[in-house]
Amino acid sequence: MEPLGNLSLLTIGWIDGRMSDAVWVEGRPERMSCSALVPVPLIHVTPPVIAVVGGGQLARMMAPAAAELGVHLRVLVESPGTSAAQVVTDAPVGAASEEATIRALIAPPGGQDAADVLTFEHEHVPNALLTDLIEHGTPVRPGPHALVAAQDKIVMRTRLGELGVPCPRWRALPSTVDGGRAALTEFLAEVGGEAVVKLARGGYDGKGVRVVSGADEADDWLVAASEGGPPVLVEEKAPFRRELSALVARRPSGEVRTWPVVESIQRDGVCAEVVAPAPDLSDDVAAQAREIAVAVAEGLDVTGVLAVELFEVPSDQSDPGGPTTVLVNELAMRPHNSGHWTIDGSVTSQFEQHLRAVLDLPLGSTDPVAPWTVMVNVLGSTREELTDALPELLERFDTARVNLYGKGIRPGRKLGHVNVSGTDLDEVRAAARAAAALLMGDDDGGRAYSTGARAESAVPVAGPAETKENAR
Ligand code: AIR
Repeated sequence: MEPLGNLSLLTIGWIDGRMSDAVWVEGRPERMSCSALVPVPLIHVTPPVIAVVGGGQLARMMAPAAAELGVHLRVLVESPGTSAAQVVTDAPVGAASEEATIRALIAPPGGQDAADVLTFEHEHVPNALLTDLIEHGTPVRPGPHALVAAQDKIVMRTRLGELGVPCPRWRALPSTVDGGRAALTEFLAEVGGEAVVKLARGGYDGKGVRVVSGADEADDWLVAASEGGPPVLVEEKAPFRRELSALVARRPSGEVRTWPVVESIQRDGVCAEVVAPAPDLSDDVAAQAREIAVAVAEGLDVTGVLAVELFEVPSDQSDPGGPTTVLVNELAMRPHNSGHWTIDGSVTSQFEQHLRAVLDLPLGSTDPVAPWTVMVNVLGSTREELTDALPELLERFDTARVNLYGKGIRPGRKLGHVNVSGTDLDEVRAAARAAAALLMGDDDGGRAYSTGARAESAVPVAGPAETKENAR
């Protein structure tokens, strides 16, 4: 032990599983006497505890970041053995809708340490309870005043309008079949015959969204709304060229960081692929997207990670090939599928950044660690076990970063993803797609990739993957 001047720092033993007070000792330890001990309290005897509502893949992917930072995660999971419960030791089981369950997550009855902060990996949480928790001293990040804009699309559109953020044209439909139909008829006429009807609450990944061209095509939702179900809104079908996503993190003390804007490719309303950064995006539109993300994070007082899903549309509809601008599609106040590339492709992953942000710690660099990173989702699989693909996949794609979520296989379900980073976009994309295809049981898709990439990467020289590892 190194003496500091004439003082040395000792920590002595463990009491009830906690480290006892640290003491400053006068002189060198071997010559100290008990009367020389001057106790000083340690500021942290246990690490911060972050309570997370929801036990899916997003909570699971917070676990490595928490382990690296040495903070404790306590995750409320829907059932034992669920995705996050497989990797988080403190994973009580319960429903996010139950007040007693959330209270026990924060202050466990067994006397474990109370949580320092409550956060979420999905938006389905009761807001009145969150307000009460805040009043009783538990920080909730993001807070319910922000979260409501990610839970309710009518609130979201209203707030974004107030902030002056560009959105598609939209209207809330009256919650009666006759009133709803009449408003929908009028809206369809205004926007040219086709529009997107959405449930204001409860939908995600393409659920609760429907393209309609007739006023009676939303009757079932209008009936449900008239009986107390979620309200319904309608939006203009934006003539988008492609979808983008702007990811930002903000901490309570105000620091904000954005990542490079990405392109996301959806299939059947579900994110299938993300390219970071978005290819051929003009500097102006990229800057506009990042500014919108910051404006929304600040305007809604979001803390943690916020994903702003965007449509890139022609600035002038009569010139579809001309300059573009963006409209906000959706908001998510948590780590998001469009940010999974950051785990391997950015200095700081969205999961680590979320934990830093909700603890109000300084945020990390969002710089990319390679010119390109492509993320491809594993959506369903014909395999019995995804890990059966690993021998072939890992042999053939040694730059692929595989992330499997430990979920039961169902058609179209998000079961994992693959990230590949590098300098040649075509190469990177082909490798990521083929590796994901192998996991999905599509051996032809997997074998379609037969360029020289593997042969090249088999040579043990520093390539993009090593640069990336060094930067993490
Ligand atoms: N999730 C939350 N909102 C959108 C998404 N994709 C993640 C969360 C949640 C999980 O998806 O991690 O717990 C639920 O996945 P599934 O396949 O059970 O619906």
